[in-house]
Amino acid sequence: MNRLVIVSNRVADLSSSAQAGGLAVGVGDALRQRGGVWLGWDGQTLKYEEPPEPRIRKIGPVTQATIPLTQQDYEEFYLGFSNSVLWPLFHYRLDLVDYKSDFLDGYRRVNGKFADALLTVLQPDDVIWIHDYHLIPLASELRQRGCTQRIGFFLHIPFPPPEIMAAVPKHRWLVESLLDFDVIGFQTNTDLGNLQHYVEDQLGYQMNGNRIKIDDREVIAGCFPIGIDVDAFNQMAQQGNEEVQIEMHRRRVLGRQQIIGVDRLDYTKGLPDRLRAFGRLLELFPELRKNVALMQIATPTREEVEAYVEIRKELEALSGAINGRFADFNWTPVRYMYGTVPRDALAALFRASQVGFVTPLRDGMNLVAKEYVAAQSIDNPGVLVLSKFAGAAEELREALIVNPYDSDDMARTLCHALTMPLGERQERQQALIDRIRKKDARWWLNTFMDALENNQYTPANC
Ligand code: ADQ
Repeated sequence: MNRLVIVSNRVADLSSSAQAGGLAVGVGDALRQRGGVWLGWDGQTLKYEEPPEPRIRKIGPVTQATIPLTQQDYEEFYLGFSNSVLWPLFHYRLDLVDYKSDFLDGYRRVNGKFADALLTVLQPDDVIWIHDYHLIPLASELRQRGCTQRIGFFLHIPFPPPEIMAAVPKHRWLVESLLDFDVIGFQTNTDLGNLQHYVEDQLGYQMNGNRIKIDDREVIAGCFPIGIDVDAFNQMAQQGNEEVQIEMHRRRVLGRQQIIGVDRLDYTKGLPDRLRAFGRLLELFPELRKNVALMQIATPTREEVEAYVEIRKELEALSGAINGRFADFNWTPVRYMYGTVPRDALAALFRASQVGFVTPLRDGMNLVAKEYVAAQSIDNPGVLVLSKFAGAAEELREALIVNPYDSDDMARTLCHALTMPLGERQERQQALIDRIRKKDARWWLNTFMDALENNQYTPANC
């Protein structure tokens, strides 16, 4: 077996139990299974340049190799092109793009820096797997430096249609760089279709099945929906967490149900719309007041980007307004927590909640949806209410699917979920758990590696 070298913008701390962020969770699961090297930024910003050699640390079967960035890199590459241009655009939010020409220079420069660092650790038989929108030009940078190993890429976020892609500065260059990979993986068939439209209509290449022919080479472009370690998550949920159990018991005595939302505090996750929908539920169905609460846990993220400061303020104002309007001396309708929760507590909270409320405005996949399903018991499962704009909705068809822009639709669906008979809940849960088991973390790793190492790919029936 070849050594696997993974590259992503950040390297997660594999020794910690609190991981907020889908890439850290997904890649962490994959590497724990197979071992290998994980290279990325260490989160430090320096005033000066450092030599390219990364700092090496071994954690079990994984070697972590980290590099610092300069303050300028951080501003132009990370906050700038990656998170103020590509992130909003790839999530169809043209209104939130904030572009300066330095950003693109920084994006190219830092991709070159990642290539230099990677070359110092690469061995001839390695296979390289690069992750996400920060590093789209990395294969191209590596090839320019003579790297001949197979290189794959997985995009964790959506790939937008050509009309939206056209708003990315130098989009032709960006997509041409993407085609320097040997394998390009997407979360959904919609994303894959968007790439196909772009390469056929804008670049004039043909995609036959899942292969794009470019001069004398072939690139595989496929759909590899990311999965989770279902049994591990279910076990965590079953083991429980003492504080969560006590709280659940208290609610049971009072006959109260809980709706749960867990997200990075990102404008793509539809949090204000979610809170408004919950407010609408209490308005439309007064009989539910005092009988249901929404627990929303939102973890801080990218706090230096203006749009993120705004969303936090909006959310605090909205939860305050709903509580001000509906709360009683012994009932708080919205319990809003700004922070990160350890994974075992999260799993227990999912199991203890009657509804998982996952309503992004646009999302590559959304692992929370899969985690919520994995945490349920088949004896008395909760109900997943899922936005049709989450990649996960392509697979999880037995969830209650909602339009996150329509609060009345969401409120009515919540009411349906809260009152759903046990038999229907069990049927839906069984179908959903079968789906997430079939395409779990191991399936994701193995199918991608099969394409990367063996040039084999059969389209997944998403
Ligand atoms: P994210 O946008 O980070 O990931 P998601 O897939 O939901 O979104 O993953 C978040 C992860 O962080 C989950 O494992 C969740 O449990 C955890 N998490 C979130 N908030 C937390 C909190 N407050 N406390 C503790 N843990 C928390 C990106 C893409 C997604 C894609 C993933 C993986 O945007 O669409 O599914 O990568 O490919």
